[in-house]
Amino acid sequence: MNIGITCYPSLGGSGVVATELGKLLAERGHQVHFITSGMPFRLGAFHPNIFYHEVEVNHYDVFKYAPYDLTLANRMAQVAQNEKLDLLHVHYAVPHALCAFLAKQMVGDHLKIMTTLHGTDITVLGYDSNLSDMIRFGIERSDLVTAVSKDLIRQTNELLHVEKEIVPVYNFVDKRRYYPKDVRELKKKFAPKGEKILMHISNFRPVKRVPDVIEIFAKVREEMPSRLILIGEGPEMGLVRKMIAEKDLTGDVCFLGKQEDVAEVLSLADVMLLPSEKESFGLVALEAMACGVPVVASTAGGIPEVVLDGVTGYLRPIGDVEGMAKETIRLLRDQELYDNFSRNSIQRSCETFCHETIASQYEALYAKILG
Ligand code: GMT
Repeated sequence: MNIGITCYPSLGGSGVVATELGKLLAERGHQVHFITSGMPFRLGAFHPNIFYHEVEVNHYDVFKYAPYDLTLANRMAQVAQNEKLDLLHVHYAVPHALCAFLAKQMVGDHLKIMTTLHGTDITVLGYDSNLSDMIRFGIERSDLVTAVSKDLIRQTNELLHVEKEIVPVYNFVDKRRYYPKDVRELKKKFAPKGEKILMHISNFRPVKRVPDVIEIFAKVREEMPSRLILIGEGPEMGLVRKMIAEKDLTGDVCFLGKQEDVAEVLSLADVMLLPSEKESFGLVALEAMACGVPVVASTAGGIPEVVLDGVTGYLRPIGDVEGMAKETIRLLRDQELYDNFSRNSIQRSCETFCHETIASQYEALYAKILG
């Protein structure tokens, strides 16, 4: 098949999933055309089946805002015609589903549209009455819509009352790259006295509740020698640094900033913390599990579909830092329990979220809309 993929190319779960899926489809013999405003950051090495079509957004004095949406729709139509695309698979509803619809109007009905909902396109933007009708329209005009968890489908139906059936297709992890690595040497640098390592990776937006991560870590550190590794950056970084200084934790917290390849560092962690307020799936939890790292998280959104409470980690209500700290300590004190959780995590990530299985699911859905 000839597949156009559009996503936000910068750091973020939806871009990561779109890029990794494109790479897998290319490996499986499809021609994949990324139509994006920048090179997707995880695209990596050259592949003969992968092509990149930049969406150049020019700034004109006559416009107060640069017309990304229209430029993208125009580029989608151009690429669809020139490269004889069978379908456009757009990730993140706003504005990508609408742009794809416009492109389809320009080139004809033979161009099919698949839209994948990722989370905040519904759980944040869906609450904005300036956008909600438009999001519903984009969903209903797509030939097929998928969402990354059952909870996201529930929320979409509740919030937007869409008529269209939405198919769940979970995110995946490539087990050829995400597996427990031998990090004994590296661990000596981050935890020289054998301290336990807690880790958090996110875009440091308020929905991630990074201050809860700090609270949890402070409580764990009172009970056992431990260190915290923070990866990523974002709007709450200043607040987080302030909290760390106020709680006198500076010496035990390490900031690694944005990392392009987290597969290399995940194995350093003993526990991954994800206390989010909203999380349609929690890709980082899955990536940690694939590396044998149990996850302590909130019960937000789709997290319970990924992390099984009492099996691959522990889940507590949003904001229950006391509970999350208690469970982290329990896990870190009991080696047998820990080893079980670690094994269960690897097994679950390889079975339920295997890259091959999920790529096949998408292929079957493409075939369905192409008749
Ligand atoms: O995690 C984020 O806030 C970024 C966001 C995005 O749009 O890239 O992630 C969303 O999509 C990911 C991939 O499907 C999911 O794993 C995240 O759970 C989801 N984030 C939220 O729902 C807040």
